[in-house]
Amino acid sequence: MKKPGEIDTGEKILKLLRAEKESYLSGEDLSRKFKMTRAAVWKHIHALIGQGYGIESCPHKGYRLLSVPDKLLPAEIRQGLKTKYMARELYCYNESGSTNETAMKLAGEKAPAGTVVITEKQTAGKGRLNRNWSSPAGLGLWFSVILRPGISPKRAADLTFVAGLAVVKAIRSFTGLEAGLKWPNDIYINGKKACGILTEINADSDIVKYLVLGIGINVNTGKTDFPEELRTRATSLALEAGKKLSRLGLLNVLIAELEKQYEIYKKKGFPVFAAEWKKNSVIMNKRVKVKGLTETFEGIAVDIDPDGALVLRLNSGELKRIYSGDVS
Ligand code: BTX
Repeated sequence: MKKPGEIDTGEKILKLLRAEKESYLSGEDLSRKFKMTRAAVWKHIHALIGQGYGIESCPHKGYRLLSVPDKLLPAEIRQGLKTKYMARELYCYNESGSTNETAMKLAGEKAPAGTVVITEKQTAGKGRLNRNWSSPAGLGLWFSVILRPGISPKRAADLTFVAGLAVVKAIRSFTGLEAGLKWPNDIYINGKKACGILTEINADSDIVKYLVLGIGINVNTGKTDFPEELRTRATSLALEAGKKLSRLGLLNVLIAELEKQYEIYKKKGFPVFAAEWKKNSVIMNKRVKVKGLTETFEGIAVDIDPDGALVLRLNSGELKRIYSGDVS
């Protein structure tokens, strides 16, 4: 079976077709190059057409690439990849339950750091505390990244900050939209949620064996594609930008940014990182309400402490550290 990092013959043919641009690639040349019959070449072309590629087949001339599908296909993702290890192993699906579930399973089976699991649609996309994450087909980026950071389980939440900062920087550079971070795991645009991050780990008492970063971004979701109860609270990049955006283009920028931010975090540590996170946050120095598991607090968000806790100045003047909760 083909490994997820491996380029198969179909993908090699696609690369050649892409390089030809306007001209044709003859079936004869292809069969000579790949040492296979013309019928076998046609089988590969047929499979590419089945994936959604527009390929013209012209007698006596050969094959010509007319269009590529708006789908998150391995060949398309790999094409624009500028990373050392992120997404070098790729698992792409048309439909999944939750990419985090698949990635946790693959990580348990020794998938390397940087492995990405991505899908067009999730049927059981999840948020924190097993909340639901709406992931309709073909409209967003729903994916998970396996990491092996070798840190203590106490520091696992750091990676949510790393992913959040990478997402904000990628959205800003790719779309120009003013995306901002909301502690601990959301990205907001104009007061509405556009992206969520879910970090899950498998750990011994003193070390994280592997960690999965789940990232969900509403890219081309229209208002009515959201479940009714989310329509006033959720947004997509297309709704904010007023135009459809390339999911592949954004994914490539984001994967590169994630690798960059992860390397900065590993070299410089959390405090340096948190300073940059705060600069990109939408809640710093604002009055917020934080609903924890058992209590709700109100105050001014004044800091992120070295443990990743949100520091609130309560009305009494007391500083309160909050380790988990939902900010509004
Ligand atoms: P969260 O617990 O902070 O947010 C979940 C809440 O967000 C839901 O209860 C709902 O109110 C709201 N919500 C649900 N879907 C959307 C949406 N598409 N846009 C905006 N708001 C929404 C956030 O958890 C973490 C989400 C991570 C999702 C990724 S997708 C890839 C990976 N696989 C997987 O199952 N989860 C992650």
